[in-house]
Amino acid sequence: MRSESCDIFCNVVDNYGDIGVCWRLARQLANEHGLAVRLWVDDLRSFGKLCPELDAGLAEQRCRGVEVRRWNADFPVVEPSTLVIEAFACRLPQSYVGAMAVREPKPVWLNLEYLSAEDWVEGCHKLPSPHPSLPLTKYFFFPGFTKKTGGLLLERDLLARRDAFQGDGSAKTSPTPALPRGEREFWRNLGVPERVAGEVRVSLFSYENEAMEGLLRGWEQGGQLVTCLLPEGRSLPQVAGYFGLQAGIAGDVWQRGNLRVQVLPFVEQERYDELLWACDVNFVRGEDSCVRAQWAAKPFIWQIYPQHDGVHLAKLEALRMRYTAGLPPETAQTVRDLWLAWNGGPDIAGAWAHFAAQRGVLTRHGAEWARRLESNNLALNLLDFYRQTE
Ligand code: TRH
Repeated sequence: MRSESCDIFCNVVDNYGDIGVCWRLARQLANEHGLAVRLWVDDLRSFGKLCPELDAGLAEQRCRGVEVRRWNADFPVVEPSTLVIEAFACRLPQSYVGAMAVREPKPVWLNLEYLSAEDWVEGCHKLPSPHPSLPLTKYFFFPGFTKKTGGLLLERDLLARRDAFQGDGSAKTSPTPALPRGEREFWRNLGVPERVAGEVRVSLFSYENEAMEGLLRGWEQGGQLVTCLLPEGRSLPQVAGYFGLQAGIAGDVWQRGNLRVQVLPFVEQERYDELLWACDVNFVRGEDSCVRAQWAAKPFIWQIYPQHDGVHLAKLEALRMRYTAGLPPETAQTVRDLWLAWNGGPDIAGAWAHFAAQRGVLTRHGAEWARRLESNNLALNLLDFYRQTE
């Protein structure tokens, strides 16, 4: 059998989602499925935030089983891989496309699209798009939530690691399992104090948000102690401003009323999963952290990446509908109200209070939801399609 290789091209437009997804997929294809993977990235500095062992000064390096190459304007002459993944419609170098066209057999060329829960995705998944002048066909590959889509990225051992972290393993070994061992160690390593009775721990990863002040005030004045774990990034200035400060850095702790905010460093991807597993509720954004929150199986609130034409709201609604289907109407309504309030709607503090009251139901639902999604694995689906198409 011919050895399988894969080139993944990633253009980091903005934020961390594009490289977050590509890096996850690259590692999975290399380490779980044995492909020789080359990842071409035009911004190694953003990448380095997700994977601190990466050296952003190097044009070529091996990292966690993947060959990482800086994607410069002057693209080198290379032999294309058998599988070529163009992430999020980034444009491949012309010289590379030319080399694909003369390779025999032709590489399988996929455009990995953004995630959406909307119905139309099923109709577009795997559609071919012939090249206008070269003997090449590109296929659209859509992640998604149904069997007729490409599914979601999920590492082979993720859910077992999550379960061990959240308690299944530690309860047996600890004589006083007040908190699962994984979680206890995680908080200690981050310098976050032990939980107190009745406290709610919330991670907050978001963009600038008009509802921020209302949310923080709701927590401050609410009836429960809220510890908010805030990774450094775009929402930090707003939260610092709420406490009357110009700025903040990792390690800062601010407290007022029933709200305690602790600023965290931006951690590598695996540690971020642990943060989601350890918190009671997670605020997430964009694409990749939203999926990770679903694997964490905890109640979550999604801030969708805003688009100027407002189309993002249909996307928000599509996921909300799928996720809340089958929930008791009252619980589904609290999810709707809080998601909307966090994406431009009214009364975030009231929406939070109702949502928090439904936390038990939503936590059980989160586990059931993750179980429903886990059999639709993007890397496996993608490899099946590649092998059938080749
Ligand atoms: O960074 P994002 O806002 O990325 C967005 C979206 O992907 C959006 O769809 C896209 O169009 C836009 O960029 C250009 O959010 P996202 O997708 O959640 O990516 C964040 C990544 O950062 C994810 O892989 C998790 C990771 N992360 C860490 O590794 N450590 C951290 O401490 C945090 C907070 C996140």
